[in-house]
Amino acid sequence: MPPALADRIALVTGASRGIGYATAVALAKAGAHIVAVARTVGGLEELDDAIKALGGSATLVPLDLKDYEGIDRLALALHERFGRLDVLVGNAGIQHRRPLVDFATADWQRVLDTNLTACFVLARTAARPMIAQRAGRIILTASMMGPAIARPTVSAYIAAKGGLVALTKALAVELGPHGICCNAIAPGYFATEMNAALLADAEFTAFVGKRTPLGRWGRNEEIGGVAVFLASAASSYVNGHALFVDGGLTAAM
Ligand code: GCO
Repeated sequence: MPPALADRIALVTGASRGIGYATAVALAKAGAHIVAVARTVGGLEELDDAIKALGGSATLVPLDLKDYEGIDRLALALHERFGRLDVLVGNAGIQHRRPLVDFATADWQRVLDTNLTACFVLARTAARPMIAQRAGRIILTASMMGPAIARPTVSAYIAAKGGLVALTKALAVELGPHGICCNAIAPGYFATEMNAALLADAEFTAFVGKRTPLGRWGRNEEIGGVAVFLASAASSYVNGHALFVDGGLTAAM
């Protein structure tokens, strides 16, 4: 039985660390060739080593996702090299924590540009080859923050991630007729670098343990299997869904 993603080309953004890194490793383990995107190639070398150690392969692409023309150029280069694109994981994202009244417009714009607009541009770019091949998977890393819950000081992140779930639905209905499934992964609290400040806060960490039925933070590798599912034939009738990976947090009162 060939691996679930044998011969597939999967583009993963924000692949140098955290959820993106774990997703890229999981998709590589499932047989995909990974096109790993991060701001610098240096940040991708550890991932490249990890994928090679699995017997997999990766193409490392340094790209600032605010370079929207650069995203279009990347798609052309991928098409010339591989002739296809099977999976897009729009994962890259940033966080900015400030009370609303102190939240600068420039910081709001930066979070929205990186977390939401870049995913729109990536999806529009990936849709072209996927429409041509009448198959594809678009997976956006959203969050429980936005579609389900909110908390103070992260207004831009919440708005962007809520927008990602709405964008996922828009993509699902527009690309579904072309055989393309578009879904979101909505993580709960994961022990990522983005959350280092929260993990260092004993009170907040205790709060997450109490608020989450599984009693702990998520581990980055616990996202990988979900991404493989949404990227593979196993999810061939899942479209427009936001899959919460939160230990039950949003199920609890
Ligand atoms: C925060 C955190 C959260 C979570 C994220 C999980 O400051 O509350 O960054 O936003 O990490 O929502 O998806």
